[in-house]
Amino acid sequence: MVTEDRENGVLEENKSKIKLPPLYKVMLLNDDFTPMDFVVIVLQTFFFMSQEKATQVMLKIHTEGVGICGIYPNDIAMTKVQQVNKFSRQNQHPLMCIMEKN
Ligand code: TYC
Repeated sequence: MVTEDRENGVLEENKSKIKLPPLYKVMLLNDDFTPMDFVVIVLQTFFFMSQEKATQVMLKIHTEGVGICGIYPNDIAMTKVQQVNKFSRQNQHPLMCIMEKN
């Protein structure tokens, strides 16, 4: 952003030195087999949603095919994806958690 310096009338470029980390959307995909209750448990457990919010998000994924669970820096997003997919496989469900640059 270019701003005028009030002291000497010089136009200066006002660049923040703080680099924000790239963020990633963590998403769940719909499938025909994972029980709705299991998806609600995943959203509550790994994304700290209330029962009401988790139910809303689950139904959105069920009807639209995909839905956002949260937005995080790379390392946190990767950990969420790994934890959710591991938990789903341990419970014999095909639920897929993925991440994508925001
Ligand atoms: N479509 C699933 C069913 O009818 C429910 C479901 C919702 C599965 C969201 C996955 O990410 C998902 N049992």
